[in-house]
Amino acid sequence: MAGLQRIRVIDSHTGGEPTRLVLEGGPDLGAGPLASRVKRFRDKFDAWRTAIVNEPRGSDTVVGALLVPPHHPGCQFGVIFFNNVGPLGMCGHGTIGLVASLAHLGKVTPGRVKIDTPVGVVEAELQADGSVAVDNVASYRKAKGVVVDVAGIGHVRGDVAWGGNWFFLVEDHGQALHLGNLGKLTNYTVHVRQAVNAHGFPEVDHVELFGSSPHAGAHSRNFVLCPGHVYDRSPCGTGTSAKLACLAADGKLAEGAAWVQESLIGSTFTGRYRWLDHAKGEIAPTITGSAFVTGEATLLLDPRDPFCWGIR
Ligand code: PYC
Repeated sequence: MAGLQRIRVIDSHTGGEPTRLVLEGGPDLGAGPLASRVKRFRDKFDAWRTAIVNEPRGSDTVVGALLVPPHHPGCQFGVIFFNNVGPLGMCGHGTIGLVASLAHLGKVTPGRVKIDTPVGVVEAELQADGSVAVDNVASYRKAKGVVVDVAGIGHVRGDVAWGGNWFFLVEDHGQALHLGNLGKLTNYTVHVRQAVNAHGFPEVDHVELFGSSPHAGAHSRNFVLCPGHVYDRSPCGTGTSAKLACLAADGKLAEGAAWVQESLIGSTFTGRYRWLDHAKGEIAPTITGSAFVTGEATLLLDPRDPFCWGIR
């Protein structure tokens, strides 16, 4: 049909968290560093974001991954991640989904691949069993033991840390970390985030609550509030990187030791780190997990459709 636009995508999930990889037909963001291309995406092509991940084609949970030519020398691919409210810096589960999808297409084989992102180069290794290990961007804790006054809740203490996105990490929250408590967990973390933003950390857009896991083999379970008020079904790769930075800074996890992080739905990532700069608290995290391809599709954008560009 004339006027119909077609976008070729591959859908996958990583530990239950979906990724929609855009292979063809997405917006042309031009050339240059990915940090400037993501700005162009945000400023001029936001309707493409909502057309791809929002309802009626997607849902609040879907993370988009726009495949773009890399800028950084030595990278084979470039990617810009985005969700129901805007672009993301990095995305751990999304990178695992990206590599699994590229493997499905025969574009990568077991071995290492370098990927350019708006917040730096990451390197991923597709392993023989299909799992993917992501060497994420340098991660660090910015502030320890920040106490915020949360309306209707009281004082909440947590750490502010970077793992490719900004997180507020809370251990002492009194919340039950299970799916049956989703409404309360969402409400609690939305209010915590508002308080953290007002407290001088406007950059924080994810909140992580940690607790013990009922499963042997997992060191911790988390609940992760994403920027668009949905929870991460996966243990969150960038959030686990931020957690590793805090554990390293507190001397609670040795360099090279495994940290198995479980999500609210029981999926796991294994994290490890090596020190980059002990004095600055900077670590190089590696997050390992698995993704499965769930669909190959062509999205159709029909100009006659009042919701052609998604529900915005
Ligand atoms: O895995 O880094 C991650 C992530 C960020 C938001 C959703 N997943």
